[in-house]
Amino acid sequence: MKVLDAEFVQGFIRMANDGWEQGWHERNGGNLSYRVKAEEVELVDENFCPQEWQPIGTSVPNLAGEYFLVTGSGKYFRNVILAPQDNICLIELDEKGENYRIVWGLERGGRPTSELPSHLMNLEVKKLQDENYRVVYHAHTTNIIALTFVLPLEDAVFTRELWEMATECPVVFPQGVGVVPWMVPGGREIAVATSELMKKYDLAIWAHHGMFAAGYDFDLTFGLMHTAEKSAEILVKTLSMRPDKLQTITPENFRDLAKDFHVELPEAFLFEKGKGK
Ligand code: 2HA
Ligand code: ZN
Repeated sequence: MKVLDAEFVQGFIRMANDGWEQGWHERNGGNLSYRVKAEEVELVDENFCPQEWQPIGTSVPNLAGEYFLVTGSGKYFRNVILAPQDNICLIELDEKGENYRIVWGLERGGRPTSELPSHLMNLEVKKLQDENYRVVYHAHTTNIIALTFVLPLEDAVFTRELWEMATECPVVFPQGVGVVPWMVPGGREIAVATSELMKKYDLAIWAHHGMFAAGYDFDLTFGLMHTAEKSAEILVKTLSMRPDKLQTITPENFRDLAKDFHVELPEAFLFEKGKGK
């Protein structure tokens, strides 16, 4: 089968375009990766045309030999749907998980996303937790970014605020959300910091930059990003009206919700706050 006819490739393209339509991918902002299933590789491998091996810039031994569909470095999300073969690529990792080679895509040249180390290290952490994790998504979500200028850069603060602004949030991300302080993007250092947080969470905020989300499939991962960003938008709107909240969801409310929705909400996020916060 042609690569572009495969369902996982179509799902990837749709998700990239959904992100563009949300306004999260100005210019070449953001990147997306998918850990391809062995049976999906078999469906399309007749089209593969392997290029030279290149260093990943980090080591992901637990992903050795696997294939990934990723966006291209410097490529624009808005162009993915128009010319996927020029803007995304399939890569294969070597038997040590230290090098990659392009086997399909980026037909007019290019390399995989500049955030490849972060994507692969996150995918490795998640795979070790649960084989079903396959998608990692980085987006420049406007309202989350805005909040990183006015809230303390602490997991507990962001988790609690996002949970409070939309009742579905604690159900969608009951483990909470982690925060990485501002760091230079694209390298191993920010990849290590993010993948440390991914051991605990499915969502990590990069201060003054954006967010990383991990999930089983395109729907869940896009949905997670969308839910957190929408909650951030509600907080931005609320803070724009007045600096405090007249009422909100209380720690007791969260405990009741957790019971009925069968989720565990860490008590560390259910601390007592000052009035109006
Ligand atoms: O340009 O978003 O973090 C791609 C990015 C880098
Ligand atoms: Zn970015």
